[in-house]
Amino acid sequence: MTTKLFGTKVPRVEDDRLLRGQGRYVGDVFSGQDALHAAVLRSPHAHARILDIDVEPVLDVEGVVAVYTYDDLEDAMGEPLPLLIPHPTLTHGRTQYALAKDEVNYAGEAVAFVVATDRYVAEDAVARIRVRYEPLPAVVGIAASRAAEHLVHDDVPGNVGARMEQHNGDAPAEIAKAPHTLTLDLDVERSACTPLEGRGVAARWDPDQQRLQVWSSTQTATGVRAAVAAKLGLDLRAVDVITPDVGGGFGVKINHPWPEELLVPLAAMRLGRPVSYVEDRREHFVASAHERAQVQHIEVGFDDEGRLLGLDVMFWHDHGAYTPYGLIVPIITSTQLLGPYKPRAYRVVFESIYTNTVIVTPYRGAGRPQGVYAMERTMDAIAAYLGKDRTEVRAVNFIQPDEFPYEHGLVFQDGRPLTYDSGDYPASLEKIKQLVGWDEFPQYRKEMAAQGRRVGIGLACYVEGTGVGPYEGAHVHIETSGKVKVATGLTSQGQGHQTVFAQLVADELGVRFEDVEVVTGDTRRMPYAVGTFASRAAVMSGSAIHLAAKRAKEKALRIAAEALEADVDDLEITDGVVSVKGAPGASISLGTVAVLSNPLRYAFDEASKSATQFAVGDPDKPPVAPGEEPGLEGKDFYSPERSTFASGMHAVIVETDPDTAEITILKYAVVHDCGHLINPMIVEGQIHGGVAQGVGGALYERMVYDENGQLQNASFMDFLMPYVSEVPETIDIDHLETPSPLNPLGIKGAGEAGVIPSAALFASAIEDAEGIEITAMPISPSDLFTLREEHR
Ligand code: MCN
Repeated sequence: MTTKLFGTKVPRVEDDRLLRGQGRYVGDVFSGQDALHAAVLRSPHAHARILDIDVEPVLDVEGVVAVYTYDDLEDAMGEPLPLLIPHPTLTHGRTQYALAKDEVNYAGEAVAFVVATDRYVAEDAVARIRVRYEPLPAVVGIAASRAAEHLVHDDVPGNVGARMEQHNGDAPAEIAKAPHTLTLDLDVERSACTPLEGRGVAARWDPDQQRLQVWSSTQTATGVRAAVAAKLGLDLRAVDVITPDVGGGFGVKINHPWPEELLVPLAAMRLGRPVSYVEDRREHFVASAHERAQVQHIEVGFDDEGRLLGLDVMFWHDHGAYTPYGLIVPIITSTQLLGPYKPRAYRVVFESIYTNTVIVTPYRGAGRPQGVYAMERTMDAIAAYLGKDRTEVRAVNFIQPDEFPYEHGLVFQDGRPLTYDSGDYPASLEKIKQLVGWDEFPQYRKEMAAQGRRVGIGLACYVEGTGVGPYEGAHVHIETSGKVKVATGLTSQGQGHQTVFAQLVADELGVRFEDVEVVTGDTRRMPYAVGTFASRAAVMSGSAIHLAAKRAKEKALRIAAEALEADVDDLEITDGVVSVKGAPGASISLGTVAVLSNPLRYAFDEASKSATQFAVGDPDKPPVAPGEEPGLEGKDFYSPERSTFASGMHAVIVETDPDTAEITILKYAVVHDCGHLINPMIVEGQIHGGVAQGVGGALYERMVYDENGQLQNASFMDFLMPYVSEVPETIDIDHLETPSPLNPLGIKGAGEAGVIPSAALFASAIEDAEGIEITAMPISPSDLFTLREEHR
């Protein structure tokens, strides 16, 4: 009997294969085949003019097949890489070339590309290329960029790529007349996605078919396809992009496209041989992307209860050397900063500024962690100033459940108003207080103090736009075996899509879960798609799959009704069998319905292992009714009018060592609202992963640049990721389900939420433990130690 799977903790179908080491990643695609391997020569300088590149010493190296520099790139390949998301206020957007033309703007920028019989030969050859550089002064960090003593791009005055302002009401006027005012200056440093598998791409050109096959660890297979086709002058239909297993993405594998995603296919076409490239760890640090770095200045006016009267925010967003994604990250910070609160007036201004450092693109949370940090630090500061409980100050500012849909009076990247669809922030606050033991904490603090131990409690709230459009599609195909093949175009990097999407199809069609197979990120199966980012798969592909399965079911019932001589409304499907309600004898399997949907009524019979001709139904009847398309399948696209807004609150209790300043997490609690949960276990897994990344971002990880723009910690020996010993063993999670009215399943996204409040949360808790204002994150024990010294 098929049971409803929506909302149940179905174990992930992906895991068995992956845990047995049977995953197949880009690096495995050509294993055992006679493929070529590529390596990239990268700039050692953060800023320099290229005077000359001498590839002569490489040409006679045994095993080297080709060397490319900018001069070898033709037509569209010689133009700068596309600016993926332009914006009218990005007056000085800049993107790099696939191979640097005459200038390099960060240490790590691609300068030459070598293809050889193996990676070792290619790397050795890279080391032999002689480049004459004229070093230029490097601009490192937000302060140096703002000082503009030197320019990153000669034609970008003041290093400012864009300045953007939005406001709702007159924040400066409200602040001027407010009973109380405060000013905060905050700082968040750079971090990076660091997935286990680096970016990788492999390609094969078929000269007979004039067809290019590309395998990529991308988050957007269709984006790679479009970029490769356009840059190499091919028809879209001449390029297939396939994403095999992907070992994490976290934002860095969104396509803009990366130079290697174009250079590998180019080499495969020119050389007529398969070519493969996977970046190594050091390359991931210096030649992919970072995010987070912002400096923020906040002025706030409020009343005696802590009600926000005017909030005026200015921030500077370090974009690194180029802006391939336009302004998406700072726009998210500026528009989603307000979270669950409704100040009477809000103004936000930001400048997107250039530095001679690795480019900045979205990293899980994408600009929201910085916004939440600004807002929640402000809430804590107001509570401290008024001597009020931090939860009280938040509660008086919440948007109330009866105020949805709620408009902040701001517009998003696409120019549409930012509208929250649903939520219940007061209920979340009550839940998180219970879960962490907020009201009991003062007593606990006393008991700990009696033992000479220092503890603090922190809280942070967020609202997150998820399920971003414009569309996603799905194809559901019922085979004559009764198995169901499902394809959706967005890609998977570990989110468990094969499981959740199969749950949705099994429910809608009434088939067994194990009979559903889901394929993602293969343009041969689904040529139109957007991709996996912005926590959009559940909402977008989930809804499309639900709609496509519905279509397939409607068709199955129409055909079955004819075969069974029954009314469609009298039929039901259970365990893949269509039967007349109340008369289980009158039934037909979905596999047989699939046979009937095809003019050629043959199928493979499992029992006899032979091809069997079916004689179900009346053979004299036309196999496919007039007006009916052959085949038992359903296809649909889902395209929402706007995003859904998930929300949540995290609370943490930390202990800080009075002598060593070591910071230990004693309790971590999460209340999360992503509407209806398709699979609570997968959502909780996403939250766990996000919290682990957030702990890293708040307490350990940072990108350390020297004044010459050299990244000092470009390896896992030096870049401190949290191990399992640093992540809380237990994370208490409670869900609230306020359904989204915008999609048929009432769902909102969940994939990024775990990481969003971390910086704000730990700052709040450490400040509470220490009684010292925390304004810069991340914070390490030595930072805390220094702060203590300064406050002595
Ligand atoms: N889900 C659910 N019920 C909901 C919402 C979500 O069961 N109401 C399930 C979804 O079906 C999906 C998972 O939770 O299996 C995450 O869903 P969603 O929020 O739609 O996010 P996406 O699937 O679009 O994944 C993208 C998101 C982002 S933006 C980053 S970055 C990120 C993340 O997911 N990168 C990840 N989680 C990651 N997890 C892994 N393992 N690896 C990454 O690179």
